[in-house]
Amino acid sequence: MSALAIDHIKSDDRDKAIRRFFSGACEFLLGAADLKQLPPADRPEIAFAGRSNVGKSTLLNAMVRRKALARTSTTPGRTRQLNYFTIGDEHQGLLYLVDLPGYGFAKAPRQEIEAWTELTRNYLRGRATLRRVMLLVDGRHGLKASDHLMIELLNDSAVNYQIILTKLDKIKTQEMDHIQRTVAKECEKFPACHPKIISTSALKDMGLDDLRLEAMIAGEILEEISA
Ligand SMILES: Nc1nc2c(ncn2[C@@H]2O[C@H](COP(=O)(O)OP(=O)(O)OP(=O)(O)O)[C@@H](O)[C@H]2O)c(=O)[nH]1
Ligand SMILES: [Mg+2]
Repeated sequence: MSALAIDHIKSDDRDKAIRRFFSGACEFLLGAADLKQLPPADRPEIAFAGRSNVGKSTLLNAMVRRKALARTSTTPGRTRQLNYFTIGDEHQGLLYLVDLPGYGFAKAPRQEIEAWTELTRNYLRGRATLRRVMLLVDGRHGLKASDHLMIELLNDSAVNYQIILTKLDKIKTQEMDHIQRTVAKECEKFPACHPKIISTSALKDMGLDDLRLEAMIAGEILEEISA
């Protein structure tokens, strides 16, 4: 399906298209603990990566306006698989959203960290239809050592990624602006990193439309706005 040409339509129409796409059909497809279990690479996909507890599953649920499509937890490290969700239909376009296992969990045994790194590296390198990784970073803390390792993996795999700051509701706007500037500075030297950082709160429904728009552009459902 070709992307909708939206550079000549009003932003109202674009917002409606975004809303329609994300309130339509969306379902959990499968959890893959192994790359052999991945679904056929027959449509674009967007993956959500980040430290354990950063809010990946919560943000995914908020994007698709479902409460418990992706399982959330107060216990870090609960999502251990690549969880695949399908969204859209033949008419609007189809997309996979992938909830990746969290990293940076201090108590994880070495073997587990190695297994995670191997799985993630192979996924990033081998998934031809992966269009963008949304790299979630806690808005209170900015980039941690484990995020830098993830960024290294992304840079090595030449996968496009975009930083999404989370939990905006927990800090003052000024602090978030400061973190946003600091992270932008740290990432400006990486060509695969999208220059636009999105600040979000799943709890307060902030930044979600920006994120939905970016996911639709990256997933070739909507074309980039030239204006
Ligand atoms: N205040 C606030 N809390 C949030 C927000 N998003 C997520 N949380 C909370 O953060 C905790 C972790 O959220 P999850 O979505 O399970 O985090 P995750 O990144 O999927 O974690 P793993 O699956 O362990 O990697 C939960 O208690 C959420 O309720 C947010 O926007 N604001
Ligand atoms: Mg999760």
